[in-house]
Amino acid sequence: MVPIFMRALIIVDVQNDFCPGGSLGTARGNEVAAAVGHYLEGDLAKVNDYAHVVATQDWHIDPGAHFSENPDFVDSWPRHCVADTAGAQMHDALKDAPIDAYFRKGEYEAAYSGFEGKADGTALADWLRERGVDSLDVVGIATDHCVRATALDALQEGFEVRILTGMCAAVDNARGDKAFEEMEKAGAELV
Ligand code: VGL
Repeated sequence: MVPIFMRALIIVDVQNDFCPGGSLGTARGNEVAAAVGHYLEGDLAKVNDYAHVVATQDWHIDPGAHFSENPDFVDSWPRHCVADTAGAQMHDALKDAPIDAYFRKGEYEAAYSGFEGKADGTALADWLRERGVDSLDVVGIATDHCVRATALDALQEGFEVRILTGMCAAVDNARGDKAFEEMEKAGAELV
């Protein structure tokens, strides 16, 4: 029998602060935002027949040592994605995207994984399971941090996971490539 998947697209942290001009801009952030926007409008997304499209957002109020005046850009960072600021908004390229729910994370601590996020009090894994989703495509920012953590948690939670690598942007390219390898080893398919 041909397996039937119920697949969702997870757009990780495609927020202004993670794009050029933002406080923690990745080099390819704008490119990724535009590519995800086009992807959702085009035939390829139709072929993948997403049951749902969801987004995660870093949403910081007072995340402690996650913010630093002297960030190491691995475990500590300049202020970014402060709740209700322009930097925390989704990139303009996704302003009109058909996103069903936004899962916000990191209010009072570092939260790299989208699975730490909640939409109207519902955690991402529960929200997906309630809707019968068993398979996820993951895109977004940053490959070496939030995409990585989200994909690894998704696998841990028992979802089938594909990473659409062309629509992911890294803070650091070498770390990004290592993160792709790690996700693949953990069971994700790199597309
Ligand atoms: C992220 C660094 C700090 C991310 C979040 O979205 O990958 N990176 N906070």
